[in-house]
Amino acid sequence: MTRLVLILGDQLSPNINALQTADRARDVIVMAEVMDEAGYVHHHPKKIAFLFAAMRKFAAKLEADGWRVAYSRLDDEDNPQSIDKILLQRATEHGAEEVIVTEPGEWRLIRLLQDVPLTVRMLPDTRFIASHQEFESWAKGRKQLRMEYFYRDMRRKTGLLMEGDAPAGGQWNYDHENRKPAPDVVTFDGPKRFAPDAETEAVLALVEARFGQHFGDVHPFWFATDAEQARAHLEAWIAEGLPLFGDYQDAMLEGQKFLYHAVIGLYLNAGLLDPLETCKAVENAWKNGRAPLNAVEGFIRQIIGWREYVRGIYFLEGPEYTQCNILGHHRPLPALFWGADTKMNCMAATVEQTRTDAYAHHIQRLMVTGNFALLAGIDPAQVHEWYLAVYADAYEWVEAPNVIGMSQFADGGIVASKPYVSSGNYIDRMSDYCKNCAYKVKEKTGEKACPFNLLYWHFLTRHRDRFVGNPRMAQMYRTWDRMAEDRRETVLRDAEKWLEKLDAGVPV
Ligand code: FAD
Ligand code: DLZ
Ligand code: SF4
Repeated sequence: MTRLVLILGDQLSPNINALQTADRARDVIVMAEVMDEAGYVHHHPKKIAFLFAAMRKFAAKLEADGWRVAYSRLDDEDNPQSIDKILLQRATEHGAEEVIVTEPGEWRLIRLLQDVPLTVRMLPDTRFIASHQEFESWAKGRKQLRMEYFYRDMRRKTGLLMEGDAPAGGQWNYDHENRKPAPDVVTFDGPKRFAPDAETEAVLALVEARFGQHFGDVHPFWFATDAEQARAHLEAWIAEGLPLFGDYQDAMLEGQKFLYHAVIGLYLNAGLLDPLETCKAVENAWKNGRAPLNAVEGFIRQIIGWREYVRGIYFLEGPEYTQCNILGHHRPLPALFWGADTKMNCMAATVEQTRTDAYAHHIQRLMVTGNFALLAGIDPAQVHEWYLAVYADAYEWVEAPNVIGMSQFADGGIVASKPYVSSGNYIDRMSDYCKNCAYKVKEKTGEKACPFNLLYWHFLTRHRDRFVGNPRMAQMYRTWDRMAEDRRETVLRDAEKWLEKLDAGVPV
């Protein structure tokens, strides 16, 4: 009997498990552009366009390879606009009773598929290096789930940057070499850009018409939309960006949206690039003397360390993880996250490039928008929804542990050993944003004081009981306690006044 093989929008890999299990002669591949997936959060139009264009090209390739593909376009008249209804529709059409699918990267969709009244076989997603069982047994019995130890296991497992049992160069981690402030000159032109082909142009028109009201610009559209283009993008970055990737990983520069970053999260997460092959290509650049070890190790750690680790956490912690709010933060997400006027130059620049390119790099996500949301006490569920919507690489399995855990400390310290909070000083050291800001980063109180300075102490005071005993935060509390009492009162009063303006919707 014919079986349905469901391929989701972020499963565009030729080696995806469901496809490996399928039979060309007997089975039908089901792919569908649906409103329910594109609209359950207000995804950035560039992200939707990227996925639809990549899905259409992937489907065409499968057909050319001899598969029967039942593809639903968003504007097909009979499109029922949800994955479960599509499956029922296709089951009737083809007389199928069984669905094969690779496990989705979101609990919501896993549950939806489990409830479909057909026999659904859900296969593990083997594009990842660690299986759920492997991560669970690594985590079992550990008091703290620190990424660094998990990462070393992944190095041993993959053999990447290993010399026998020892790490290449004698150290597991070269992060101490990777914290240089912003350079004066950037020698990398940024990600390779691709002119939209005819199919992509059709998708852009569709997305503009149907999702034009979502935050974000669909034009200019420059993403790769198939595996070949994504590989060309990767090769160009390895040649030109990778050598200085490590040095400037934490830097931020106005007018330099990408610096030396790879901008490959969207391709890896949708399946256009394979993580292990990508790491091997990067390792080869080091072996051939084309990139230094600090850059190569730093990059490989992000992929086989952080990327695998956050996925492990997402599936270990379960569907309720996105609701964590251990710090009891309830402030609504301010309009400035959606592009409303703000005088904070770092926030304006990060939100603006998010709007134009559906991209911000790690330190912007963590130490600008994330840091601000945490200091201001914004509801982590709303912060989570924002990040899930606005970035082209955002899927819940990777976004939620980064936002709920690493950035907002809403999980109480499962991912981060202390909250990632800083005053304006950190942003000033790592960027040039403060030079053109209406606020003064050196001022600690008063109208012109950098809001990060005010909110930093406000946050530490609000959560004193929780954090004062954390050895990594003790120094901050000592500094605060040494301040004159009237100075402390002024800081807190100015922070309150600033938050009142934020709540009132006054441009701040
Ligand atoms: P590079 O800096 O060039 O790094 C290379 C790759 O390493 C990335 O493409 C990514 O695959 C991987 N990587 C690096 N850091 C992480 C990390 N912390 N977790 C998982 N993978 C990592 N990453 C996503 O893929 N999707 C998200 O929705 C996402 N949301 C984030 C939200 C917050 C608040 C924070 C702090 C981080 C988030 N990240 C997310 C991780 C990271 O910021 C992005 O992967 C990275 O900025 C993507 O840009 P890039 O491809 O240029 O990455
Ligand atoms: C993110 C997304 C979007 C915007 N649209 C679709 C779609 O129309 N069809 C589809 O199959 N998948 C889409 N996706 C990806 C799914 O939402 C994704 O599989 C889940 O978020 C799990 O990672
Ligand atoms: Fe951001 Fe403060 Fe610097 Fe302005 S002064 S750019 S608000 S850190």
